Amino acid sequence: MADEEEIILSELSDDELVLQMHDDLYDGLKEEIEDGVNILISRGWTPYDTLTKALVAGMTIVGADFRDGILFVPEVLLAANAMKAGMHILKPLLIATGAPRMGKMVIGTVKGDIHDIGKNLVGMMMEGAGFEVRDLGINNSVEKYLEALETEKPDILGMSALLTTTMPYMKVVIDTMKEKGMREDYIILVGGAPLNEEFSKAIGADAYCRDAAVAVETAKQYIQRKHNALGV
Ligand code: B1M
Repeated sequence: MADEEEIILSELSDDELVLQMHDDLYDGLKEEIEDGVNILISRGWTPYDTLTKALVAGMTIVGADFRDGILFVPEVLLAANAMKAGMHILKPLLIATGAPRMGKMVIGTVKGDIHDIGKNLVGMMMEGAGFEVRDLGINNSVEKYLEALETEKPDILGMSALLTTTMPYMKVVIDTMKEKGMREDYIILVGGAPLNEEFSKAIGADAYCRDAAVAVETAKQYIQRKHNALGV
């Protein structure tokens, strides 16, 4: 314990610091994560590398131990809060790339599901790539999605689900859109750890996005296709 208190983050090498941040994320140490993020950025790390190598990689370790019953909800919540604090610092940096406006996306986690870290990350990366993003938060019913499509008039609808029990709800949303004759008005992208390409096809989405970077690339491709089809 005494040893842990003596660690001075700024004196660690980059590799040591990243490993230490994985430990700190695991332990839910919000301030240490904020310090670590600031140090990496001050050393010239890109916001994207800081996000993926220090934060997302750390959360993967948390996820494995959660799955294996080594960590429980309270600890994972602390880890998630620490991760969000780090993401909060990175958000303006990811967005400040000055990318031209690409299109608009409405994104939300589906009904029954409160996981939002991945969805937030997708939103941040999309904003960084020049998309306007309207984030609906978590636990969205079909009515909430439809209302947002009506008021926001986005090009893209993004849905996130992290639970095998909530991912089928995406089909409920898409089927309702089909019933209302509005499915083809939107590009529908879906993501979340338990999904895959096959599932996305089966529910009638346009594409499955493995991670936030893929979401950005996929969104750009679909927007380009839409522009080509419209001749703009
Ligand atoms: Co939960 N949880 N959790 N959890 N949790 C998982 C998902 C789980 C896999 C853990 C495990 O067992 N290994 C498991 C699901 C098992 C299953 O369904 N088969 C699980 C469970 C069981 C539960 C509870 C049921 C636990 C309980 O209460 N007993 C409960 C459910 C609550 C509910 O939603 N109703 C629960 C609760 C929680 C916390 C509240 C403690 C917390 C969430 C905090 C929060 O989000 N604010 C939490 C966390 C943190 C996790 C893990 C550990 C991490 C998720 C995460 O943030 N990953 C997760 C384990 C895991 O996934 N390995 C787990 C980091 C994030 C960057 O990745 O979210 O995958 P991810 O997002 C990626 C891609 O998937 C993709 O891009 C993102 C960025 O690259 N992506 C999209 C995601 N959404 C997208 C949308 C798009 C495009 C791409 O739209 C275009």
